[in-house]
Amino acid sequence: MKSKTPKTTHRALLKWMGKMVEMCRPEWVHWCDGTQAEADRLFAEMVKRGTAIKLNPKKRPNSYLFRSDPRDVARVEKRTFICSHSKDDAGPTNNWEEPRAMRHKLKELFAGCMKGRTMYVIPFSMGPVGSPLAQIGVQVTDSPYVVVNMRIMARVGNQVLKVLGEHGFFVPCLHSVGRPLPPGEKDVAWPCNPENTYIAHFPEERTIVSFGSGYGGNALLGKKCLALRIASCMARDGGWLAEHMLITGVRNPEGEKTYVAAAFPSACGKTNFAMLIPPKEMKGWKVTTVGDDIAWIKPDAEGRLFAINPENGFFGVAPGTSRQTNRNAMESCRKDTIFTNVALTDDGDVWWEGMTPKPPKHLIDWLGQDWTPDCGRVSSHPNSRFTAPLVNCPCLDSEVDNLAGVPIKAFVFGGRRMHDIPLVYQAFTWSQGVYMGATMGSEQTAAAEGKVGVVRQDPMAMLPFCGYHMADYFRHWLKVGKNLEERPRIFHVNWFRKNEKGEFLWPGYGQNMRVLRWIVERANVRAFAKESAIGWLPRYQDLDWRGLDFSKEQWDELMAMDRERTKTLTLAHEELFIRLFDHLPKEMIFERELLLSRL
Ligand code: SAT
Ligand code: MN
Repeated sequence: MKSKTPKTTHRALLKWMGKMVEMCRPEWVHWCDGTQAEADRLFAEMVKRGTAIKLNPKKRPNSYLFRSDPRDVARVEKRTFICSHSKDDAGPTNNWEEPRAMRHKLKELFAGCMKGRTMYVIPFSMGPVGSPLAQIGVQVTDSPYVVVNMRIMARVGNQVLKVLGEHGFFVPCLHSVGRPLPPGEKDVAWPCNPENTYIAHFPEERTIVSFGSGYGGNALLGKKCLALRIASCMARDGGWLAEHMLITGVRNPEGEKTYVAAAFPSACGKTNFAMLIPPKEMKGWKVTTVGDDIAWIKPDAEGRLFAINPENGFFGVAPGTSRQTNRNAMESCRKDTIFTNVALTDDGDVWWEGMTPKPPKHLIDWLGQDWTPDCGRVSSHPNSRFTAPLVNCPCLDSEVDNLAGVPIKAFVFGGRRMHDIPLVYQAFTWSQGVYMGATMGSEQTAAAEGKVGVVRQDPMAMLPFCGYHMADYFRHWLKVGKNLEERPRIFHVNWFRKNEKGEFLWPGYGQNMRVLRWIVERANVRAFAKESAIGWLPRYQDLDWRGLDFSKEQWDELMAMDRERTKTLTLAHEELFIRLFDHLPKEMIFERELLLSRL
């Protein structure tokens, strides 16, 4: 086994590494330094092996296309486990496995699993290097694709080892694609092992072990595994919040900036909201992006909440992204980007459904096959992605690297609700806001699994990402709020309401700025609202309508709330609450009772 000397004297790290090498038996060990030269070399090797395609540097400088195994295209929730000592700690919404039994199973799978391959060691920081809100992880992986992605999504390399020092705390993250390479055998383009995939979290030990998949959140262990599942447990124990939230700065014409964190279930336009471009008539208003997926939020000594984006890049869904829907996202992936499972154009660029109104006449699709507009197939996988560095984003906030984070003044929860929920309302109190987040849900679209129109409950968009009992998570939110000196205001939005004819009542996208302006002005106690049964509502005249022809009648339809229907909706919350019952904080029951009595 060949290995360069690591740039660390961290005893526990070197000891863990020794054990991993002994178990996985790689041919080589490589300590990643995170440099461009290192990435260039890995890309060149992957191009040579047929795993990557270098895109036309005139069209897409420094960018590459990868096609995964069609069996390895998304997170696999049924193979994702929280292995806490007690099953009760994982709660009824997580898959649980007894930690010793899981370790035993994994040990067998990992024995010799890197034979014939290189083991890469990736020291990474989630959050600006050296920030008191950041966390360090070390990922061991046999996938060079993971290395080049982690380099974009996290801060990687020697500066992380420096901060870690000799005794610093780190989260060990072990990953293998699960396909040893016997001598003389030719490698496949995308090695994986879908029959034996496991994504296992050990919350008490703060460790992550993932086997069999090379894709997204299964393999880039800093993201959902560390920054949400393990971090949610760290946050519970440390009095802070690890949330599936975007962070944006909203600057008013006077130059004052207000930061907002927002949680939406998937397919609700989270990245679009994080990079919103205000209508030009709303002169002087600007939105800047701190993050589009994850927020770590911590009270400071004065009891105010400060947030960082633990990530350093965007892992965005490609289909549907265009210059019309999200110009800033298109700019972000204009260069230095890794594309996975999108289509290749004849001139060496990428294309996906929705990028342009008219598709190119010919493409190579995500499966590597010829594609024409009339072939009856999509060219790109619905979960195809771009991995792009934050620094490419034209509306990146100036404070992304601020070690102290940015002050959060408002939380926004949202869902896709075609029939019942008004465009926007504000919770009366923090605990009602927590209830609002706990009961949020989204109506299923034809594209997703499940019955169309049925509301799927996804509390704070954390259902697949909370590393402990969901009801204890609600309790934690209540507790954090109690100790704050300045509590952010909590809002609910719904961009997706339709009329009887099935037409959207609200234009969405950049027009959401009108709602966002009301939200930040409410958070700064500057805008009016009227009391209603569900919370504070803006009146028609409370929104900025410059440049949009939207009548009072349209507004009334959009904001209408049917009391009987809303009562019935609270019944739907019961399904989840009954599952969580033995841990559910009593505030959740009282908030429901209060809501029903106001109705
Ligand atoms: O694949 S990821 O988990 O990183 C993205 C997602 O599914 O939200
Ligand atoms: Mn996400």
